[in-house]
Amino acid sequence: MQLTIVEYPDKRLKNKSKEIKNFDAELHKLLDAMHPFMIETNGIGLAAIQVNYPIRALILNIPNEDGEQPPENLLEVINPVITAKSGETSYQEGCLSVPKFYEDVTRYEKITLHYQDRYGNTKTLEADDLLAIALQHEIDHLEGILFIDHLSYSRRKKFEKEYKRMLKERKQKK
Ligand code: QAP
Ligand code: CO
Repeated sequence: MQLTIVEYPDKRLKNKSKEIKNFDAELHKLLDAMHPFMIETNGIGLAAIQVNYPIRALILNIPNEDGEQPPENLLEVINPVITAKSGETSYQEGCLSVPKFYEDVTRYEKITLHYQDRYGNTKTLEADDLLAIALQHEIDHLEGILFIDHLSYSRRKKFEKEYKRMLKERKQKK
């Protein structure tokens, strides 16, 4: 299964992802392809919509203290709902769909999540630190929201200018 990343400003990233009802082989095939794709592209989190599947699925593989991403730490999250949130924290975020840009985003520090695994089993997760931040970032994707949508007006303008310049330079190289 060959996946390709959908990059900003592609309008497909703005779509709202659909609830998953069939926890079938097709879903498993997609999840099985997303994981190596995310590792190869140096990602720690990936929502299905970023590889052009607008369904409510995301994966996370948060690096450990040694910066490794052991496959047993892979988290597959289907149909997530945040049921509790508290505190505030800020982190310099990036996104595979917005390559080479990193900006501080404020998020909830702790969240409680209800979701399903790849078999449709219901799960609850309490998350803080980078896991909570990454979950909020990925759940935003399911609503068509990118981390740059959280920037202040002036930061966003600065981003648009720099990003357009980068896209232009990339084009010239081809
Ligand atoms: C979302 O982001 C995230 O610009 C996952 O050139 C971000 O995996 C969660 C990446 C921050 C928590 C904190 C970005 C790879 C990967 C790039 C990513 C790039 C190559 C971003
Ligand atoms: Co992202």
